[in-house]
Amino acid sequence: MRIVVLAGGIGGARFLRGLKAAAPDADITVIGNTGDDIHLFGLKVCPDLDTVMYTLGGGINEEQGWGRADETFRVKEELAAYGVGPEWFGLGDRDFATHIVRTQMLSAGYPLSAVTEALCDRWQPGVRLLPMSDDRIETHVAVDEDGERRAIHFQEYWVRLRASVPAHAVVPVGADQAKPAPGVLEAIAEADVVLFPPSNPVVSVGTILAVPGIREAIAEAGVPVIGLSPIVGDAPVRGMADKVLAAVGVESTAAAVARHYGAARPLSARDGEERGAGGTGLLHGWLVDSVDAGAVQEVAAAGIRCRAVPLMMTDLDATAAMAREALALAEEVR
Ligand code: GDP
Ligand code: FO1
Ligand code: CA
Repeated sequence: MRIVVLAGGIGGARFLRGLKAAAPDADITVIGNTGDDIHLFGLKVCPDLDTVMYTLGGGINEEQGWGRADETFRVKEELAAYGVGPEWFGLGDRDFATHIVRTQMLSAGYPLSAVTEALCDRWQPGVRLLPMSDDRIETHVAVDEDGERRAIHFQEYWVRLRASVPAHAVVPVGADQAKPAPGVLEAIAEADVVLFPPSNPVVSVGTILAVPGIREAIAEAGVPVIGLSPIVGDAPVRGMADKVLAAVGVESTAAAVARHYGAARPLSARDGEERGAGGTGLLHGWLVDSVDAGAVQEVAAAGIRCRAVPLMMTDLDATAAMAREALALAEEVR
């Protein structure tokens, strides 16, 4: 079975670990978000690609969910001693090596997709990890600071400001001019199922869908598209999804996120009869957490097949069970 997953960082990476356990023989292609990428100290840092690569390759700092295990911060300290910032972003010594290799290859003319493949040669994540695009895309967030509205990099919003001020807009700068990376549209066209893990709907999955051609390819693939809610009990499990959802006018509920993705055209005539007119959105199925069982009816009424199951990725077994539920729902809507 060929599975395509649109992944951000921690939520995407942890889900992928469960998916690999649930479907060990599947051929998994991950389309990774690069809107969080940032240039620091002359280096290109790709937090979400690295989080997926380190998590699946066994190099992740498990407690933190990002960065390397067994990390030290000597380089960061030395940079600070020179007065060279930003100090608010924690790049560790081991992690620095990844960014040096990446930047060196990019400077030599390799596209990000080729560089990511080379980095994955070391980590062997057991999936095909593709950046959504080889073109530069950076998510910016409009905030009010010192009485002025300005756009700052998403990492500055999240890491420096801890999302403590409202986000007025979220813009994937460069996305409108970007092309999907080689292999992305092909993987979607050849997929048997497309999964949206419990990743951030705005700054992870939303950014991937903002690359022209990707949303259309998913809608036209003619295969089940199943999502898992990152919102549990009307709040994100971690992170700032509530803040960036508010910026795009979406409530932080499992049902509102499903409606935001929208109902896809039914795959089978039988479902079409049951549900009436087909949708112009993306989802055939949506999983909400058991605590949100009350949302199932609302999601179903929007034309999206919905189930309430445990959605907390507390350990590998629980996460694999979530992946099995997503694949079972895909078979139901097929
Ligand atoms: P990021 O790039 O590191 O922010 O990671 P993602 O975008 O892939 O995922 C972030 C989302 O994962 C957040 O909105 C969280 O609410 C969600 N998340 C994290 N852990 C869990 C979990 O155990 N269960 C569910 N359902 N969502 C989770
Ligand atoms: N997240 C933080 O909260 N603080 C940091 O200092 C930080 C550094 C960092 C360095 C490399 C990397 O790959 C990820 C890092 N992250 C950090 C996580 C990153 O901001 C998140 O994974 C996201 O992009 C949020 O969606
Ligand atoms: Ca991210």
